[in-house]
Amino acid sequence: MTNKKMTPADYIAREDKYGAHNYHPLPVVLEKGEGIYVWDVEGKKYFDFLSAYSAVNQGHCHPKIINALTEQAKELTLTSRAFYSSVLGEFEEYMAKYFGFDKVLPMNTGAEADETALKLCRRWGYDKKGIPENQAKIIVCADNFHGRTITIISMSTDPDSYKGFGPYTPGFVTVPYNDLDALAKELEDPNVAGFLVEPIQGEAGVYVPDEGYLKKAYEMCKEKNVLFIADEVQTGIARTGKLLACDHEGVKPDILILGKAISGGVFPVSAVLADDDVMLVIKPGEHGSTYGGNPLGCKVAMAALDVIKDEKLAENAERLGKIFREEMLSIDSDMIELVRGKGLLNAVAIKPKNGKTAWDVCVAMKENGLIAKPTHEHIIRFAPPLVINEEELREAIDIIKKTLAQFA
Ligand code: IF1
Repeated sequence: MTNKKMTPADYIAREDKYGAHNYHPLPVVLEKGEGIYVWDVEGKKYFDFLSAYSAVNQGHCHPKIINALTEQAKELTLTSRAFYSSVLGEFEEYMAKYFGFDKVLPMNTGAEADETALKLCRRWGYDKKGIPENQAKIIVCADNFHGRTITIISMSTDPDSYKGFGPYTPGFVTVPYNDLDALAKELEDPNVAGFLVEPIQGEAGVYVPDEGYLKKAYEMCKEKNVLFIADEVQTGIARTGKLLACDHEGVKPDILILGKAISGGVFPVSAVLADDDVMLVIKPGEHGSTYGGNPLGCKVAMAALDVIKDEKLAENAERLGKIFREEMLSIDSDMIELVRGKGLLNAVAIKPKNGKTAWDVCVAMKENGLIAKPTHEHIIRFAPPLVINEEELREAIDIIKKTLAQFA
């Protein structure tokens, strides 16, 4: 079928017929993006309030990032790590200085970066902490989301993620999120090598821990010689109003995991950062990826990170996030159960009404020109590109208000 004559229903049917059924998308078929907007195949324009799960913090098709992509694509795209490249070292230096760590290990997706952090942590546990072979444990949090690999789902407490995919990778201990007492108890075990935590739990519904939780958890880890590992794949890169969500509490993780917005949604790039005493436990041949650190991704990521600083996106997220939450809290609708978030990573919990759920609200918002996605039946995540300005944000808020009024 030629795309020109196709209706949205045709596109949806084709994906349904030939694609695996591992997603349940909102019924909107997008074909163009620019800044904070996307357009569907019928030319209808929407505010994008998902930003590809916070990958598109810099806005769709940012010219500076696209330029970096096309310029590098004409020169050299992939060398593998069998050889040096003229770009990788530039990227590594840029990343190390940008985030303040000795070294970086580049990968492609968030899940791969998480896996990398787990391997680093275990190896450090054996080589540096002296944990007996194969005994290392890593503490993880209930309701975490770190990706989809077998090992990562082995850490999950969500049956949708893990059920039916066993047997599972051993070596993980789960504590409730935001519970320092439970963490303290597990930290007593001398075989614990690390504590892996999302500074704000995204998939769990933008669950923000108590103030001081991360700082105290970090201090407790230090005391027990345990690595504090922050998964900032979703919270990092200005999304929560600081470059990193850990910055809100002045915590520098021992291992930092980044993905998504590190490349502005243009090309998959992820990274793990650590100082030498941790990073150098992995030796040549022990870890890597064909595409990890490729010249194209490196150039894209440097441009994307330039944009974050040049356009002061952290400051913008901080300021506009406050306005967004204030406005949401001021809405007089019995469907709004609670509003929470930090910066421009926010969630509104929807109380179902007359059988209408968060899904129905999202479909109605789509009709009104704003797309967002429900999570866990009753929560809507609102995360626009960070290049949005106040006027645009207020226009989007009006759409949300108008939509909720339709359910009154
Ligand atoms: C999907 C949620 C977001 C992540 C954290 C690692 C990864 C993710 C903290 C893995 C990925 C995504 C993937 C996306 C849905 C999603 C998500 F709804 F599940 F929670 F962002 F909000 N660490 N998060 O949030 O990164 O391997 O995907 O690059 O479609 O599964 P990845």
